[in-house]
Amino acid sequence: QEHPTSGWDRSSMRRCWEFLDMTSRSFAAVIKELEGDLARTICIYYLVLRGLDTIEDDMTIADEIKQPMLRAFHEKTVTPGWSFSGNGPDEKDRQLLVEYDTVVEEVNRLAPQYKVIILDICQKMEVGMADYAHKAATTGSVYLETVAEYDLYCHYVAGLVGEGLTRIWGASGKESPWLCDQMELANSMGLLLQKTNIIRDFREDVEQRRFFWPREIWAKYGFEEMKDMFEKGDVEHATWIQSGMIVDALRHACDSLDYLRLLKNQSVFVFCAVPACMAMATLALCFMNPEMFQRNIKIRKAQAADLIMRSTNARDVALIFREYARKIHAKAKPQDPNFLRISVMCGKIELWC
Ligand code: PS7
Ligand code: MN
Ligand code: MN
Ligand code: MN
Ligand code: MN
Ligand code: MN
Repeated sequence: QEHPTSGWDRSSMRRCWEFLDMTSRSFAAVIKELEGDLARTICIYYLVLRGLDTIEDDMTIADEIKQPMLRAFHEKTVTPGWSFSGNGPDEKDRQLLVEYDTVVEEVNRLAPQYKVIILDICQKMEVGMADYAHKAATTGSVYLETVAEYDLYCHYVAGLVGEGLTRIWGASGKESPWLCDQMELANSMGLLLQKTNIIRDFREDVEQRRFFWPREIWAKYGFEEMKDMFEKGDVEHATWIQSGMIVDALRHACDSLDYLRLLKNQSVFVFCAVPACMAMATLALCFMNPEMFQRNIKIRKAQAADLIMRSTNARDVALIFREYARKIHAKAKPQDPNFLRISVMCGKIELWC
C-alpha cells in the first residue's frame, strides 16, 4: 500500500483502503498487489460498485426509493459531499455509503481515462440492476424465467465488471490494447464468478426474498417456489437442480482460461486468476452437497491459501481447473438427468490443458 501512487499520504485514500478491507473478503489482497496506479484505481472501482450493490441488495428499501437511487448512482458518485444513510441497520456494508463522500473525493482524483470507464460501467450496471429490481418488486417470488434472462442479469452485475477491468488494463498500458477486442471472454470471467456466488448463496438469497435461479432449471422437477427445494424434503430432485446450475456455470470455464492466457502482467494475472480458481473450488464443494441448501458453505482457509500460491501462470491455473473438473466428474451420478452434459463439460476442461 505504501507505494508512490497508492495515495497513502491522503486521509481520504487511507479511509478507502480501510473500506476495502472492511467490505471484501477475497479481493482486498489481490487488489493491493496490483502494479503502479492500478491498485488505487481498482480499489476505487471496487468501492463504487460495492456501494451500488449495497443499494441493490437492500430489500428494506422500497422500490419507489430504490429506482431513482440506483439510476442516479453514477451522478452521486461524482457529487462532492454526497452520502447515503438510508440502508437498513443490518446491511453489512452500510457504513461505506454513510461515508461515501470519501469515495467521491477519490473518484474525482482518478486519472480521466480511468474515471470515464468506471462511470460508464457504473451507469450501465445501475440500469440493469434497477430494471431487475423493479421486476422483482412488482412480480413477487420469481423474476428470472429462462437461462437467457439469467445470463443477461449476470452480464449486468458481473460481466460488465469484467468489461471495465479489461478496459482499465488496456488504458494502463500494462496489457495489450487488443485485449479490449475480447470482451466476450471478459464477460465469461464475470459470469463464472457471479453464477458461483448465486449457487453458493442459495439459502441466504431465498431467505431475503432474492430469487436468482431461473425457473427453466428448477420448475420441471415439480417445485412451485424456490423455498420448496429445502422445505419439501425432496433432496434428490433438489440435487439435480443444483447440478443443472453448476453445469451451467461450468459453460464459462474454458472462456475464462482463454482470457487468463491473454494476460501478460503478473499482478493482473494473479488478480484475475485467484477468484476464478476460488470459483472452481466452490463449484466442486457445492456439487452433490445437500448442505448447501441448509447453510452458507465456504472453502477452507487452507485450501484458499493453497490456490493463491498455485495461481501463478496460465498452465498451472488450467491444471487447477482440471483438478476440480475431475472432482466434479467423480461425484456425478449416472441417474442425474444432467449426467451427460456434466461429462462433456468436464471433458472440455480436460482437453483445454
Ligand atoms: C471491481 C474487483 C477478472 C476479468 C462489488 C470481479 C454484485 C461476484 O450478487 O455481493 O450481490 O450476492 O456476493 C469487483 C472479471 C461488484 C466480478 C458482483 C467488483 C471478473 C458489484 C465479481 C465487485 C469480474 C456487482 C460478489 C462479481 O459480490 O454478489 C472489482 C475479470 C462488485 C468480477 C456484483 C459480485 C461480486 C461479484 P451478490 P456479492
Ligand atoms: Mn451483494
Ligand atoms: Mn447484488
Ligand atoms: Mn412500473
Ligand atoms: Mn451473493
Ligand atoms: Mn425424477
